[in-house]
Order: sequence, then structure tokens, then C-alpha cells
Amino acid sequence: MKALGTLEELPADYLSELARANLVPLWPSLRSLLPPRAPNTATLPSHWRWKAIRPLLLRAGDLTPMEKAERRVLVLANPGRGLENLQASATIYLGMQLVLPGETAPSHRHTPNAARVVVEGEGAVTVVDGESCPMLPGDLILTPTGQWHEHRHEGRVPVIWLDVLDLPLMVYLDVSYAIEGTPQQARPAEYAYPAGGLAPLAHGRRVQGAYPLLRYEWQRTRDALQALSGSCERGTPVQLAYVNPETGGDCLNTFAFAALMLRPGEEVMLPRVSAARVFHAVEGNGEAQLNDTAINFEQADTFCAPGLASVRLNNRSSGAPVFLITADESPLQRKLGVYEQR
Ligand code: 1HN
Repeated sequence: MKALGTLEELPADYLSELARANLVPLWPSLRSLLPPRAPNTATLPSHWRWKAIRPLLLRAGDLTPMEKAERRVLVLANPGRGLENLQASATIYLGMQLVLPGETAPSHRHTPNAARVVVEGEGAVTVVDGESCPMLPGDLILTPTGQWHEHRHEGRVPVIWLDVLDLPLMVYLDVSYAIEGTPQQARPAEYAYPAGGLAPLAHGRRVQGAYPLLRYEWQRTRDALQALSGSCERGTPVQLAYVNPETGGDCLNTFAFAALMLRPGEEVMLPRVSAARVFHAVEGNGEAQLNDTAINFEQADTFCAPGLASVRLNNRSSGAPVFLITADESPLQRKLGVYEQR
């Protein structure tokens, strides 16, 4: 590609006249805006260790009462994007949230979509539009755009979970805001989808609404991965997508979630895709090779791969499986017509 003219080549008086008229020449920026063949990304392969996060988050529990935090969260920020920007990737926000016994994170709703992966503890619930979702380790709980949600904890031990939001996207689009609420009337969650391929009929009707399932229980997901692993060739990822059970489509509009199992001693390559991806280790230890970056991850660690990264995952254990939950930007990119696999 031909090199183009630079700002430095232009006379100072011309540049200041342009600035006075709120005008900017395109050609000095054109190549960085449209780089040849592949995008520039500031997202670095990054790794956040649970061992580092946990004590700091518990300390936040001592330092900052819920009234002063509303959401007591340490954000997992990608250093390549600038820590202050609170981004794991261009569109993904990640945070580790702590709720102590007896605390409530007050009800609100907002434009960003959220999902939570429970990391530790028991006894807390998230109430989503009136539905009380128990939070057990490994559970994936959705809080789709616009739905009221609050977190309540009447158990005895701290509860910690990973929040995944499309906050950076919503901020970029100038559509991010929240509305404060009052405590919700909570009803117990009904588990409406007892088995794959079977949907409930209430009075002869299928479940209405865009988000028929809010809580994906870990035990069921884990059992399903185990069952699937029996019929999956080694080296082919044992993987299940978290879908909307009524449509079969992605469970949220912007992000896709999946659960992945690495059998003992197994190595898998994931396809090189344009969507950035985050990984959370629900169980087990392993290695990830993300482009040139090698990561040794342990249970409850979180890491991210930029778009178009090559990703190799390895379970070096001879006896224990690894279970990961992943989130990626593919639904959003598909809607924009820019999703690709290379
Ligand atoms: C939010 O509403 C929660 O409801 C957690 O738990 C993290 C980060 C940014 C904006 C809203 C929650 C959040 C958030």
C-alpha cells in the first residue's frame, strides 16, 4: 500500500486554519483507520488471576460498605486498552463482584446487557424482573437489557461472581444509562426447561417473551458436557452454546456464551475468529496459548483473547477435566455483517 501524506508535511498556517474551521485532513489517518487486511486492536491477551483478585476484593468488603459502592466490584481491565477505560475488549466489560452476608445490592435497570458467572459462595440470589435466581458456583445468570435486577444475600459466606457486560459498547453508542428502582417482589424461579429439546406448554402455549430462561444451572451444563464428551473425538472441542431455548439463538443480543470441556491431557485449537473472547475457568487448571502469549491458568482465573487471535488450550492434568465458560462478541459482529473466521 502506498504511503500517504502526513500532518508534518503540511504548513503550520494551513493546519491552524483547518482547526479554526473544525476541519481535519483525512489522509494522515487513513491507513491507521483502515489498515491493510486486518484490524488494529489495542486488546492484549490478558490474564487475571483469582489468587490476586480474591484477597483484594475481600478487602474492598472491609473498606467500602455497600451503601458507598452500590455494586462492590473490581474491574478486570485490559492494560492494552488503558486500565481507566474499564474494558476487557472493545465491547466487553468484566468485573468481579462481592456481596457479603446480609447485604443487598439495590434494584436498578439499565441499557447494557449483563450476565454473571458465579465463582464462590452460596446463599445469594439475583432477582431479575421479579424472578429469584439462586447463585451457585458455575451458574450463568442473564440480566438482559432493561430488566430490573438486584442481588440479595441471606447466606453465611461471602458470594463472588464475574460480571460480563456490553457496557463499553453502550457507552460508545451514547446509550448507556440506569434507572434506580425499589425492592422487587420476588417469586421463585421455575425451571421451565427440564431437558434439551423439550419446551413447556402452559395452557397450550409456548413461553412468551424474549428471554425465557435466565438461569443456566452449572450442574446441568457440566453433566451435559460430560455426556457429550463420550461422543466427541479427542482434539475437537467439547462445547455447548448457551442458547435461548425457544429460538435456539444466542442467549443475549450482543454476546454469545458457551461452556467448554478439556478432557485430561487434551489439547484443542479454537478457530481464529474476528470476535474477541473471554474465558473463565470454572474448574481445573490448564494452559492457554494466545498468539505469542502463554498463560498458565488456574481454577477461577479469567483471560481474554483479542479478535483474530490464534487460541490453543491445553489440559495437562492426567486425571481432572477443565471446564471453561466463554463469552464473545460474535452476535454483535454477525448483526453488523463483519464476523469472520479465518
Ligand atoms: C451492574 O448493574 C452490575 O447489577 C454489576 O450487578 C456491574 C458494571 C457497570 C454498570 C452496571 C450489577 C456493573 C453494573
